[in-house]
Amino acid sequence: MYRALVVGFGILLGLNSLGHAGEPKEHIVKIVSDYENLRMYFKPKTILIKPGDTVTWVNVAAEEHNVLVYPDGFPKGAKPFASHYMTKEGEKWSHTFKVKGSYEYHCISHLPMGMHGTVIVARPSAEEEYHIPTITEMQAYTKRLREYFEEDEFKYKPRKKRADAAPADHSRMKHASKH
Ligand SMILES: [Cu+2]
Repeated sequence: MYRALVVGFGILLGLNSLGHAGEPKEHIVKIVSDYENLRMYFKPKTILIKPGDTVTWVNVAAEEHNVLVYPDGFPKGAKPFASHYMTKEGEKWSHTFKVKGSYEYHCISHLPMGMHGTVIVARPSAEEEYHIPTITEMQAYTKRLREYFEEDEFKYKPRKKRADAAPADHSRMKHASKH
């Protein structure tokens, strides 16, 4: 009897921990088309989730939008994501996040309106933790940009180039400190 009680209690505890910490959640991000103010945006713009959770983007209006992670905007070891173009009111697209870190995404066609957002899985990524895009990935992304923008309108500079500037400054600082 006592043994059965202990086992039963253990099962209860197990179920309890599953029901709280471990159960994946679905989070909704609205894709808002504010025609009056000429603003297209994601609401919320930044969302904090847990590994294993899913984010579902919902197109609020009958406007064409997509959800696409930057080629250098997701953690190393994670997979990039890109939705189809959502055009209908109420149209949805979901992605499940497994790797911890920051995912910086945007809608390509409305990029000039600042239409971008961030999904943070457990904690934000440090600069060196972001995926470094391959030449093929860069070319594929540039090709997508060219569907909407001319070459002189939008030049894509990957994160690696931005990060490269840091060691140069650092070495100069070190050099200066010698004198
Ligand atoms: Cu859009």
